[in-house]
Amino acid sequence: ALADDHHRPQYHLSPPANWLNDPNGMIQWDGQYHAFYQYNPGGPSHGTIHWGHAVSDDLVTWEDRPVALTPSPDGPDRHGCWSGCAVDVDGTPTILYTGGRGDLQLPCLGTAVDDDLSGWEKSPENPVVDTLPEEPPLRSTEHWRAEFRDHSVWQAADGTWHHLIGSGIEDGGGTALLYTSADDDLTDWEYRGPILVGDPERDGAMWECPELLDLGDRQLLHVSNYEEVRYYLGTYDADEGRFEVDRTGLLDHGSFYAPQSLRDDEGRWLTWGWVKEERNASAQWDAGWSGTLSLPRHVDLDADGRLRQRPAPELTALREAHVHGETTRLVDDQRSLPVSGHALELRAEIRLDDVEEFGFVVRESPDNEEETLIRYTRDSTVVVDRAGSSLDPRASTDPVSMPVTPIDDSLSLRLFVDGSVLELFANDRHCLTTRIYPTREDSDGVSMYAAGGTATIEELDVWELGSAWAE
Ligand code: DQQ
Repeated sequence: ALADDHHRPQYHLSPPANWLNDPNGMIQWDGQYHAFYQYNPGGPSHGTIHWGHAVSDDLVTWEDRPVALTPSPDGPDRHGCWSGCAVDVDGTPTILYTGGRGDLQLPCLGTAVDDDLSGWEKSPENPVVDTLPEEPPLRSTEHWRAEFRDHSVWQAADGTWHHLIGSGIEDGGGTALLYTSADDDLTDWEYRGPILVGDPERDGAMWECPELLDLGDRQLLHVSNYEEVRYYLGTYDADEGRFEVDRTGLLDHGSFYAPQSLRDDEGRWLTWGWVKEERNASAQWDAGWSGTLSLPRHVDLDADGRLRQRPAPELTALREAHVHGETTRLVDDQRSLPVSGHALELRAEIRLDDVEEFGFVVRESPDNEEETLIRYTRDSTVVVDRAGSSLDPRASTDPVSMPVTPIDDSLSLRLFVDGSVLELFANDRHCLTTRIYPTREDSDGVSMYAAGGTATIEELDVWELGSAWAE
């Protein structure tokens, strides 16, 4: 049963059962945070997609709600209500999402039926864009006349609505196409063209779920290119409809995809991603559920104008039993920590001294038959080594790594373990989310080690974390 499934996260937002993919329509409304998500009520695999729904007062505790959006059998969304966003249009919560019908994917609009956002009334004008752009020629596939989906909508300073749709250029790179509208009913869109075209080699040939966030001095555009989530920091010229890139990087180095954000009433940008499974389809069917959302991340710029990503501070409310470690010098040694569990947060500040390799071990069985290593190596790489994470051959054992530059030879780590989810934040900047599926109940130990020299653990705190689900 799902209740006894120790791979189920307890504080990550997960579907009640069945399939979840992208977060959608993230919005704070009437004092509550609403998370919608791509949901297949028919089973734990992608299928006829609806929008699932969950609500929170505090970003920590969530309540599951009934499905909020369903394909209309005769509508332009008959084959699926795919990804989209929610915006406040002069007091009316409004969604723009992709309706799938045959080989077409076109934008559809809905307005909230109540302040609980429990359902959406679909516009009689749907689809609100009914012809595909001719220029540039868009990528087509075996299934799609043109790849043309996913929506990010915001109001520019002059009151104009801007709307991005993900696509790719035939024989070219991924792109985000701009539409604008002067009208508040968001049904009348003028096509403006690509705001940016990626390099097909580096950035992918198709961009899903483009999203543009205004971070003040700069704007952040991120896109999901089937493999990874690439971000571009730069300047969006709202008049020209062009994005000028200063820097690029990855939002996350692991299993984190199609993120979506909301700007809350404090002006913060909070971002959630879809955390995919890393076990095969038959294991997902046996489990009866698939996919979870990441923790909410507060995304902003640091003093040097670089992208910062930190877990939302509200999450500290999940903390229960706590262990605090005194400053420790570790010299070629491994030490167990007096803490265990399947739902933990670990926070550490490490001075790297002359160590060759330093790491933490989590979900460790007493005999080390199962263990997951988080290894920092001197080539400035953090690797999540999953070779021993699970005895189940259906789970991926591939290592996942990311480059991390120590600051003044120090490393700050925040690590969240939750059932089968592992989320790692390094130096408030680099993120790696992945999945591990230990099979043994007693694979719950935590230790740390240093190899080939000395590392000083200057700060160490570990908490057991509580549940996100309202009783
Ligand atoms: N998932 C949705 C699409 C989107 C993709 C379909 C990204 O709208 O492009 O479920 O994961």
